[in-house]
Amino acid sequence: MNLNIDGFEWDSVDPTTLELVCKSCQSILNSNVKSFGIRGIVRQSSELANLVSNHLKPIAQKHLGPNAILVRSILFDKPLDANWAVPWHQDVTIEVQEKHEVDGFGPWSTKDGVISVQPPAAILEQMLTLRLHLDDTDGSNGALLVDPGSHLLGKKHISEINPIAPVTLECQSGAVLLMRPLMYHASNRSTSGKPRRILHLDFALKLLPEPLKWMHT
Ligand SMILES: O=C(O)CCC(=O)C(=O)O
Repeated sequence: MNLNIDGFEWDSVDPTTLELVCKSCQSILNSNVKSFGIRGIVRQSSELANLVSNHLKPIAQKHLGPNAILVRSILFDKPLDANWAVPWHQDVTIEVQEKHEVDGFGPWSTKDGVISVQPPAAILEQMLTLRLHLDDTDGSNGALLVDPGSHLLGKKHISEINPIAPVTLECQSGAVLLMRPLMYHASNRSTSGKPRRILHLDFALKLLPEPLKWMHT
């Protein structure tokens, strides 16, 4: 698979790094009321921030170059008590520190207190998402479904998103999925109740027009 042609490819982290990331994420999960989508998780632990900086950021920089920065982090799970299908979509928002009206940016929204906005497609096209799988993941616990090559169709209205050849991305813990945010993707409900923790990290280049600033994680 090729990131630029298919919209995704695979990398991995070593078992020691995986174990340390799992420990860090699990202790945050244990102390959080929310168990399915913890936004800004990397901001909650300096140990996790160091692991990301030393082991995951370099993977992003191989593709985006040395100026790539982490701009969003989320820990996703699909526990049986908070578990739903995610419909086909593209990732079209970014998180910023403050709202400022700038041409090409909008609409604006706020999720868990964080300000998000849809930037121009050119910014989304240069971004890269890394998803580190903390657990073995398959169709029974909500593996990501993707439509290879769909990122090349550009930013679409949600009503125009019709996958042509969906693929289920099954993998083992330690696998790192690299994906273009504009590739169509979705996921089903977990039916097995097996954990499906994924550390989701968005990387970008320093391209935001003043006075907008990335919400660094
Ligand atoms: O983790 C999932 O199941 C879906 C996440 C997703 O679609 C997203 O981050 O946009």
